[in-house]
Amino acid sequence: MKKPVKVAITGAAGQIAYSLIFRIASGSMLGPDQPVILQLLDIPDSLEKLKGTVMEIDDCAFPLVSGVVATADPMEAFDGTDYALLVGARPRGPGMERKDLLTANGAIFVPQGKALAAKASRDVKVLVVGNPANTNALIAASAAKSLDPKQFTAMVRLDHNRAISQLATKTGVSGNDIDKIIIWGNHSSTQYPDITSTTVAGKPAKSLVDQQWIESDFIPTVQQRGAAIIKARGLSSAASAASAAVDHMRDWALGTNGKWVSMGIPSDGSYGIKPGVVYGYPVTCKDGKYEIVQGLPIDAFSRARMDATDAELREERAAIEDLLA
Ligand code: NAX
Repeated sequence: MKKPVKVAITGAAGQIAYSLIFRIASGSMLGPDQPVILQLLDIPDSLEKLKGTVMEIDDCAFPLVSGVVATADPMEAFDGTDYALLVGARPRGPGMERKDLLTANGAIFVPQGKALAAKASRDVKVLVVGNPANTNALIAASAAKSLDPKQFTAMVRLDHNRAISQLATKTGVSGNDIDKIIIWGNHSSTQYPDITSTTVAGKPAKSLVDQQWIESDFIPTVQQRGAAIIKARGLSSAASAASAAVDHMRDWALGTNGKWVSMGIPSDGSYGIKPGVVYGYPVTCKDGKYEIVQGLPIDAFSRARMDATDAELREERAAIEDLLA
């Protein structure tokens, strides 16, 4: 058996965590031979509820769980952490403006970034799920002075998986047959799901679907999927969000074997997106590192959408600029 690694999960008493924790504990994220120590963080008001989740973890008798810590102290939760999944965030309350939401989340992600810098493994991999995920990742990365900003990523994998599923259904194949799909930009309704390079069972996706379907059906359906789920379920997506978080971390840690996945990562100027935001890009992962897929042709249709989602991220950044170190 390998030496256990430490996996921190924030928002641990919440609904995404209720699915996520058990997937990680069963080995879905880091493999069936990788023991884990779970470090669960929530706010003091949620600790009683978290106790119930811990009792259930115990009751599963997972062979891979070597220890469980439940705490309201980020310094304790991130102590020695190898993987941090930052799920807990402040939801938008009644009458709350976007700026208020961004600032309220800053109050969470600045101290968490600092605690990660102070306590986590120097190689920690951080995934921000809590919304607004891209800008929360930017805030945490900026606060974590002693860590590389590249260690902070945001989740657009749920959007990526949703895009695969929509295209697979439309073309009558399984998701496995879909390759090279991209989510550019923000995890929000301005995201740009792009099938320009996508293949479906080896054939160009664009030879199988028409532009009208892409513009009026595919893109809006993927962009609005979260809202559709809230309408149907009365609650936001949780199991699919947890599954996407597992996919994101597994691929980052264990590699994609050349397959493209979408990750929100610090922009580096690639594809004309200037540094300064956390932007969804196509990447491949190998040896615990991600690399942006380069050299893709960008037509005018894609350019306009990539710039629109970039503009939204810059607006979010402007609203929290004073929180950036
Ligand atoms: P819940 O409201 O069920 O759970 C959130 C939990 O976070 C609560 O237990 C709360 O006490 C805790 N929390 C709040 N502040 C905290 C802090 N400072 N430290 C630690 N824990 C804290 O929400 P849930 O449905 O689990 O969603 C969590 C977040 O994921 C939300 O921000 C949501 O918007 C976001 N999502 C992001 C997605 C993505 O693709 N990036 C998709 C799904 C989801 O909407």
